[in-house]
Amino acid sequence: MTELSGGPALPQERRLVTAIPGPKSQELLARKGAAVAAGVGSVLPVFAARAGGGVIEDVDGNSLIDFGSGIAVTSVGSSAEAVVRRASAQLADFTHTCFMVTPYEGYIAVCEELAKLTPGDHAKKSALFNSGAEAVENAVKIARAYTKRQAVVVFDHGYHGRTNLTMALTAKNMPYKHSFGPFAPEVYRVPVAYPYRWLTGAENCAEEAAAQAIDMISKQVGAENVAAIVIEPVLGEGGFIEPAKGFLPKIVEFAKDNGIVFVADEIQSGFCRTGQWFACEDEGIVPDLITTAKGIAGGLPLAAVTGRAEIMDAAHSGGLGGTYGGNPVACAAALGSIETMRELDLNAKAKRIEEVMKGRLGAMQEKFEIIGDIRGRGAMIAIELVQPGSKDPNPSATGALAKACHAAGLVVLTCGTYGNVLRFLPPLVIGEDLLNEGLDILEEAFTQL
Ligand code: PLZ
Repeated sequence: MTELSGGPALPQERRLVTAIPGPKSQELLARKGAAVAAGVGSVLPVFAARAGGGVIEDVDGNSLIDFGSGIAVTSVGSSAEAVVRRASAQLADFTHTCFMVTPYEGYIAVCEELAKLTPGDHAKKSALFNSGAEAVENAVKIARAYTKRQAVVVFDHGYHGRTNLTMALTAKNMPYKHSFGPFAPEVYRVPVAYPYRWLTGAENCAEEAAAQAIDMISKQVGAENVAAIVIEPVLGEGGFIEPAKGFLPKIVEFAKDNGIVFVADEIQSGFCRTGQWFACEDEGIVPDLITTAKGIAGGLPLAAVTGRAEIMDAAHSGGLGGTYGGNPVACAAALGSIETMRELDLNAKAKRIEEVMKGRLGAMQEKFEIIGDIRGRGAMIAIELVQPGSKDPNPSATGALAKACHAAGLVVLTCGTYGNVLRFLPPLVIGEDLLNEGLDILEEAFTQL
């Protein structure tokens, strides 16, 4: 049992009292089918009643171990004390005035924190938005205004959102883009250093992928036409791909030499997720702009673009904004989330989660041939599943394992261009007993398969 920010009333235990999903969830699922658009899916149709720490309690009284954090959002747990306290107080004071009409302090305090926490000691400014996709769109707007150029370069396996521009930036057709075109123009995709699948071997990956990417940009687009290069320092939806060491610094150097704005999309990897405030710190990278969302506000919708003051100031007054951007309740929650990360040293917690997970997963790989690769950092860990004796993707085993985990009360997610990656994103405050119990369930699921 742990009380770490999970909300005192919620026991930190797995508890199954019905089948998964239970009867009340089934009822709600039927209502969902009738009232919610079919395009909006749910990974696991268990309806939440309460959540906190490392568990999600459903409407039937089951308590599930959470290895998903609502897709890397609730790093501090789903009911962190400081988030609830600060957001509730703000809610009682006022819900909204619109920062573009009559501003408020919380917005500025979040921007000040972002300036402190993001890499680099240059002068920084921020603008706040509601969702990750909106942050990425605005990063592109700002980079275009600053450079007076149009082209945007993105990478194989990249994911940046579901709006029109961010669909164009996203690599994978199904389910994100299929039937939703036409997409925004002036977007160019180049190779990324994916060590496990690099044809000439992982040891050549960084060098060759960077050379190919730079050659394509230079020859097909023209470096002088490129406003921004946008990349996730650890690629999330694409399969938790850590670009081979040396790749990112080469791309950053190329951007710098050619006056291109380098944008790190840390929407999934940021805010202690990988055991550092931001994943790009791992190779000492200082992005020109950084996009954040998800973990920033403990579950409330908030996103940001942060970067070099002179770039951030390039957009004309009134050129950036939105009715709800930097909503005061979300800002209060962000300050509570950041406070929790500092106070509980969640970077250290993430590193410990990596140690436990990689130890256990490594032992499983010895036993189960279909585990092709174990990768990721901190509490952003994944296994890539393949056909026995090859590297051919194994999406059916991936789906079956996820299903078995769900039935046993463990929330896990899949990802990857080939749908063959199981990813683990526990809240950073999860207790070690729950972490190990979750891994026991996974191991049992492999044994059963
Ligand atoms: N950039 C790196 O990971 C969101 C998407 C889930 P929004 N990832 C989860 C889904 O299927 O919609 C994400 C991301 C990176 C941008 C985004 C987009 O963030 O807040 O979902 O718009």
